[in-house]
Amino acid sequence: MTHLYTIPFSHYCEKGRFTLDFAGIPYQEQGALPLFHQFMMRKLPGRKTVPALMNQAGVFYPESDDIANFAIEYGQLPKQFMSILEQDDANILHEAHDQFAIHTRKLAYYFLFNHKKSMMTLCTPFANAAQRFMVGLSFNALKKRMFTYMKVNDAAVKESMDFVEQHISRCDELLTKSPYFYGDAPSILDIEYASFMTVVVMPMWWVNNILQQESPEFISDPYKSWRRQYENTKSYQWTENIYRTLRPATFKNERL
Ligand SMILES: N[C@@H](CCC(=O)N[C@@H](CS)C(=O)NCC(=O)O)C(=O)O
Repeated sequence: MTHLYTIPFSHYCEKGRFTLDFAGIPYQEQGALPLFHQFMMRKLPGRKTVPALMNQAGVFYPESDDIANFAIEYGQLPKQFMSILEQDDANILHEAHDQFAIHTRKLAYYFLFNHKKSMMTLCTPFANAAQRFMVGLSFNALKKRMFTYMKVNDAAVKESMDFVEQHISRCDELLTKSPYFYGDAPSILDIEYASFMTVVVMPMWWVNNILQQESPEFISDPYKSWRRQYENTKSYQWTENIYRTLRPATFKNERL
């Protein structure tokens, strides 16, 4: 069996998972909380970020793009899925999407750690009682450590909000011209942008889906009002549509 190692609510992990599902490749997911994921990764070779994949033959794929290359080799994907990145403009956009992911992740941590209830909700299915107790007890110390590690501070948060705004508006323009970023079939550029946009578009559906239960108090008011400003953008509607059409099992048609 192919194993996918994740932090289940990470949008990079969603990129890996979405790519594998889209390619029709079966896999078994093993997830852990941030920090605790280091124990899970200890037994694996190479780099220690998630998503990471180990195939049946024991070959290790340490990056989401490596997972996409694996999916091309062993699954069913549109012909140009990765090869479009050989074109300069597609590759530049791919790198910009990656920066976007780093900024949205910073904002997600900022919103989550400023609302203890959100963080504890997210922990529930992935941590045992002892780990949850530890997270609850050391929440402020953990928050400080994560904010230092992820470089979350007021100036960085402002910079991330600005980057997100600019990137969404750039993508809005591109997506107005065509249903996909490149060509007439979904490529890695579409799958990754939709995955990274989940932080903006569907944090609650997304988390409810992972938790397999409704958690109405999951999102704090500041998070809600930040993400609401994007509700009428092309990118927002496009992401909903990508999920509705390519990933119906994870899509819930209800707005926050
Ligand atoms: N370039 C990597 C980035 C993955 C990444 O940053 N993953 C984060 C989770 S969102 C991670 O593993 N963080 C934990 C760590 O850095 O130890 C990829 O595309 O797979």
